Amino acid sequence: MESPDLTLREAAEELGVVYMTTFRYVTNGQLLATKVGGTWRVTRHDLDEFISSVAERKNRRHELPDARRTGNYVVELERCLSNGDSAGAWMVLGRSMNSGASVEHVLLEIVVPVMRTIGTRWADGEIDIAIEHQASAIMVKLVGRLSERAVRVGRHRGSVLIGGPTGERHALVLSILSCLLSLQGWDVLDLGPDTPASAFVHAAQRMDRLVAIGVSVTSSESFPEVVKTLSVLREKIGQDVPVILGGGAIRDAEHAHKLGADYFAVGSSGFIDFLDGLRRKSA
Ligand code: B12
Repeated sequence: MESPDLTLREAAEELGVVYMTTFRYVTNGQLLATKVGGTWRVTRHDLDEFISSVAERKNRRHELPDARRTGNYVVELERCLSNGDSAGAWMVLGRSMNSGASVEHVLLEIVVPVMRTIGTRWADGEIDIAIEHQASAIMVKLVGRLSERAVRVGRHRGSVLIGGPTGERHALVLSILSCLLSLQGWDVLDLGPDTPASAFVHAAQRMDRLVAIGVSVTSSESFPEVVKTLSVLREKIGQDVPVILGGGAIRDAEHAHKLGADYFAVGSSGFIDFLDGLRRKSA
């Protein structure tokens, strides 16, 4: 027979940590708990699972998360997003981090592939648009929670402005990018998608130690606005601050140049390398 549920205080005692730490495990999605009549309760089974995952993480501290487990998280996350199970999706991310994955790994190896698969399945007519909306709405919330963990301590290296042009509706990609750049020590201002060229200019003029402006393009519907945005930025900001173009809809450097960009990079790693290159030049 299953032993009775525990309160958070009892769980904290067993874990050898204070109440607030246990509460944080719950809000982070690492420890499963349910609210019963205003009090959090943890089942014996979930507490034991959590204790063994902590022990496993200690043993694996120096190992990279293995591909098989990452693959399982990808499958589980896609299932949770397709079922509209936000709490379950957070648990999947929490479990992967408990097993040693960094926020960067979770974003690039779990979240991004899952979102791409969802996009392909929608385009192939396997899932309807409601599922895609539901999945992205959940992921926007969870990436927000993940980015709270993406605070890099130490001196900021400079500021970076990012956004999508007018008409662009892909916000999640910008949140992910913002999180990844912050982890590298950049101070990121994310204007979100559907940003008019004038707003890019106003923000850029106010920013301190602005190093670069990134324009993210996920939808090919945005191309006419990309051209406008880049030309306004070139006119108002000049050549002092480089404007870089990227995102899933930009095929290659030639395509980027045709849209009026001076700089182009592939993926978040390309963006990061570009920023590092600027720092090296100015050093
Ligand atoms: C979620 C989603 C939506 C959501 C967005 C919600 C939100 N809050 O973000 C909603 C439902 C609104 C939506 C709408 C549409 N979508 Co949509 N969407 C997606 C989906 C499933 C995921 C997007 C995502 O977040 N991906 C994860 C990101 C992080 O991956 P990534 O784009 O590869 O980003 C990396 C790099 O590109 C790079 N990067 C990104 N930006 C930048 C910028 C710079 C400067 C640099 C250097 C690098 C860089 O770094 C990132 C991290 O590594 C994609 C599928 C896919 N393949 O991505 C389709 C997808 C992008 N959508 C698509 C389409 C067609 C549409 C619609 C036209 C559908 C419609 N008919 O209404 C509209 C477009 C509206 C518009 N004008 O923007 C197509 C785009 C095809 C194309 N190239 O035009 C895709 C690819 C689906 C498909 N397989 O057909 N979509």
